[in-house]
Amino acid sequence: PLARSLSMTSLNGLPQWEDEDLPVEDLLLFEVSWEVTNKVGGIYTVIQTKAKITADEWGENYFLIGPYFEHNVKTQVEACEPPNPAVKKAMDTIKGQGCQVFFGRWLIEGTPYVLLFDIGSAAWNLDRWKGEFWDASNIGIPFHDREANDAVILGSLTAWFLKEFDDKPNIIAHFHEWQAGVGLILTRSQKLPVATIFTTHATLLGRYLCAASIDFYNNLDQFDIDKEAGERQIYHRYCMERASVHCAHVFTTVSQITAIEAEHMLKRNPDVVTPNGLNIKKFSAMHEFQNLHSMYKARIQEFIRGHFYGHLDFSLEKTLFFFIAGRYEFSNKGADMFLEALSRLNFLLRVHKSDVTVVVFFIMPAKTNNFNVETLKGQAVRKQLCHLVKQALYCLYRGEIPDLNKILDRDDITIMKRAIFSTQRHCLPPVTTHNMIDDGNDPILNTIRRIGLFNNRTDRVKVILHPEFLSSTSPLLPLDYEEFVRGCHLGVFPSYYEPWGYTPAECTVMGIPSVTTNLSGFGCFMQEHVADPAAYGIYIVDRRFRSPDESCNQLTQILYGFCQQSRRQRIIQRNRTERLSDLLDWRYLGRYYMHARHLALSRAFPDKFEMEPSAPPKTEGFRYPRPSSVPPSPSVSQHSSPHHSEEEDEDEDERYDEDEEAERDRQNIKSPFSLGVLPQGKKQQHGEYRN
Ligand code: G6P
Ligand code: 1S3
Repeated sequence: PLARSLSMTSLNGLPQWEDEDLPVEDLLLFEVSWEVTNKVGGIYTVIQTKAKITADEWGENYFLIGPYFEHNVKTQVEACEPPNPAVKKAMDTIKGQGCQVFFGRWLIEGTPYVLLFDIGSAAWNLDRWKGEFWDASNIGIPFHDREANDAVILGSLTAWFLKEFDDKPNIIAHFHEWQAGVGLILTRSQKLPVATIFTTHATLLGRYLCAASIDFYNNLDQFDIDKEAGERQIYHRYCMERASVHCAHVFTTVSQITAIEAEHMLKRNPDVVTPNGLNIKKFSAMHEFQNLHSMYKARIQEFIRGHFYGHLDFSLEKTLFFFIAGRYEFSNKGADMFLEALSRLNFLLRVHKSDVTVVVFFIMPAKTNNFNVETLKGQAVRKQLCHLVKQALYCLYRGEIPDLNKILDRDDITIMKRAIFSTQRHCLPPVTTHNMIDDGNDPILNTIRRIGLFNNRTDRVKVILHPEFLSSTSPLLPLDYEEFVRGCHLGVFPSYYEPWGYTPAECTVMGIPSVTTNLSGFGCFMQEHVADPAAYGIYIVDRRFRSPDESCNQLTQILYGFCQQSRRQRIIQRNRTERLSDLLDWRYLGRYYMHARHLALSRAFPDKFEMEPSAPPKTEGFRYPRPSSVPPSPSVSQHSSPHHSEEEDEDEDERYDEDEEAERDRQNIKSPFSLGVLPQGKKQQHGEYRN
C-alpha cells in the first residue's frame, strides 16, 4: 500500500504527501457541532472564528454539519447546491427518506459550506434510533431529556450521512462536545472508514461539580464519577460524553487545565491540546483602537449621565468602567468573588478618599420582563436636556449674536424647567436595568443586597446589572458587545470553572486589559507565554493555590492598583495589551487543529498515512518578554498614592510616547509569526477584529 508521510512543516496548505499522486480531492473534512450557525455559547465562537483559516486550507472540501433552525438560516445562510457530487448524493438519499437537509454557505468570513439537519423533520425516527444507539453503546436516553434526544437525532443523521460515502474520498470528521458525540460513537460502531476527532470544550461533570461550590481541583482524583453523574441526573449525558471521548481516534481539549480535568472526569488524556484562537485583523493606523476606546467610552458616559441623573456628583473624567460578561453561571464565572472584591474596593477607595469612581457592568442574561421604568426615565430625561442644549448651541453656531430671550421660547423654557425638576430624584439610581422575573432569588441581586452596594452617593463603586446581551438597537445602551468592550477600561473574569474563556481573549485583541485566573484555560496559556502578564494588562488571579479569601484579596488589590493608574499609564498598558494579539490568532493556533487531523488520519488509515515522529507542535518556542520600560516589579510602575493628579496626563500625544518602547520590544519579541509559523506577508493590514 502507498505510504504517505504527513509533514508537519507544511502548515500552510493541505498536508503534503510524500506520494504526490494523492489528489487533494480525496480528502473531505466535516466538522460537526450543535452550534454551527446556532449561537448557544463559546463553541459557536470557536467554529465561526476558525472557519476562515480552515476554509483557506481545505477550500471546497470543508463542510460544517449542525442543526437547522429557520431563524438562523434566514439571517446567516445562503442556500446553494452542494458542489461535491458525493456530498449531494448522500444528502439526496437522506432527503429521499423524508428527512429535511439544508445546504448552503454560511455568511461569515471564509464562507464555509454548511449542511444543516432539520431535527424536527427526522424526529419520527427517534425511537428506532434510540434503540440502535442502545445496541451500539448500551446507553439509554430518558424520554424527557429533550437535549439528549436531539443529540441522538443529530448523531444518527450524521452517521447515516457519512455511511453514504464509499471508500473514496478519505474522510475526517471532527465532533465538538457531547451533543455531537452520538455521530462519532455510531460512526465507530458501524466501522465506517472515517478518521474521527472529538474535542471537549468543558466536561459535564466538571461544570456541575464546580457550580455546586465543591473544592474541585484539590479533589480531582477523589470523585466517584459514576455516582456523581447519577446523583445529578446526568448519567446518560455523561455516558454519551465519555463514550465519544473513548471512541475517537484523536481526543482534544481546549486547554491544559481541561486536559487534567478530562483525565479524571473522562478517564482519557487528550492527544492534543487545541487552544482557542480568534480571527484577528489589524488596523492600518496603529492607534486606531485607542481612538475607538475614546469614542465608545463617550457613548457609555452618555448612558451613565442618564442612569445616574440627579446623582451625578462624580466626575465622568475620573470614572472607570469595569465589566463582567457571559453565561449566567454565578460562581463558575466568578461573579460571586467579583462582587465581594468590589465591596472591598469600595471600602478602600472611600477610606483613601479617592476621587476615582468605578462603574461596574454585569452583562449576564437572565429572565426579565423588559426594561424597568426608572432606567428608561433616566435616558428620557437625559435626551430631553440634551435636545434643549443642542437647540441653544445651534443658534450660536449660526453665528447669530444670541439674544437670550430668543434662544428659547416660552415653551422651551417650560420644557426645560420640567426637565430640570424631573432630575430631582427621590430614589437611588437602579442596580438593574430590567425587571427581573425572579428578583428575590437572583444570586447577583441577593449578593448586592447583602454587601449593600446600592449606588449610594457615598459609594465609589457603582453597580449596574444588565441582564440581557447588548445590542446596538437597544434604547438604553445602544452598543453592540464589541463596541461596549472597547469603551470600557477593564474586563473582570475571575472564573472558577473556565475551560478556555473567550471574554478576556476578546478584550486582549481589542487592547483592553482584563482579569482572568489560573483556573481558566486562557489564564494558564498567558502565564505560559508571557513573562510578565500584568505588565501587558493580563492580570491572573491565583484561584488554584490560595483560599477563596486570599484570592479575593488579590483581586481587590489588582482592582485598586488599576484605579491608581494615571491616564498615561492606562494608555501605555492598552498599547501593550494589544501587542499580544498575535498570540491569539487562529493563523498561529490553527496548527494544533492541523496536528490533530494529521494524527487522526495516521491512526485511522495507518497503511495510507504515516505520522512523522516529530509529534505535537511545541508551544515553548517563544515567550513575550517583560516590556523594556517596565521595572522588575509591576507595582513600582503604579502611583503609590491614589491622590495623584491627572493633569500631567491630559496631553493627547502621550499615547505615541510609547512607540519607541513598542518598536524595541517588537524587535526583541519572538512572536509566533517571526518563528516562521506564518510568513509576515500573510498578515492582514486592514480592517477590524470582528467577533
Ligand atoms: C485613548 C485616546 C486618548 C484618550 C484616552 C483616554 O487613548 O486616544 O485620546 O485620552 O483614550 O483613556 P482613558 O483610559 O482615560 O479612558
Ligand atoms: C465553553 O463555553 P462555556 O462558556 O460554557 O466553551 C468555550 C469555547 O471553547 C470556552 O471558551 C469556555 O471556557 C467553555 O465554557
